[in-house]
Amino acid sequence: MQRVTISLSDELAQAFDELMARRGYSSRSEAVRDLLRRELGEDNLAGESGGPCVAVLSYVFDHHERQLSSRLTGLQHDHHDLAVATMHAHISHDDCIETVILRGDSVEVERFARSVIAETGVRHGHVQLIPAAPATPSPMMYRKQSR
Ligand code: NI
Repeated sequence: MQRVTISLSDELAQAFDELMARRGYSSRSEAVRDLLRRELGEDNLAGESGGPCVAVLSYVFDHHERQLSSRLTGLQHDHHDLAVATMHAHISHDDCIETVILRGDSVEVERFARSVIAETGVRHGHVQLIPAAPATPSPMMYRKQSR
């Protein structure tokens, strides 16, 4: 563990304390560690080379929009190797919210997530990539391979 001392202007220190309070941090050190982890993780995954990641994709859409529901389901089936799980909630008469857990190479995950977000009628699209160890084969795959 290393101790790092940093200097902040009064304004930046106050803004940081307000951010900490809004996000429920009681320790400046933990808040700085989380900010650094997020920046470093996103920076590592931003490269062309990719790397294993998990991701959370979320978006809102109007289920009355022509064929949009089936297009979104179709996209997930086309990438069933990346889309681990999807949760759907009806948030009003018109609107639905979906969150999709993704896992795979960060370049492929990001490309898929961006294609979903770019669909006409998809709003408030957001994807967060998190560095992760590669997926290990499931017990079911082990059984298939051992036969
Ligand atoms: Ni719905």
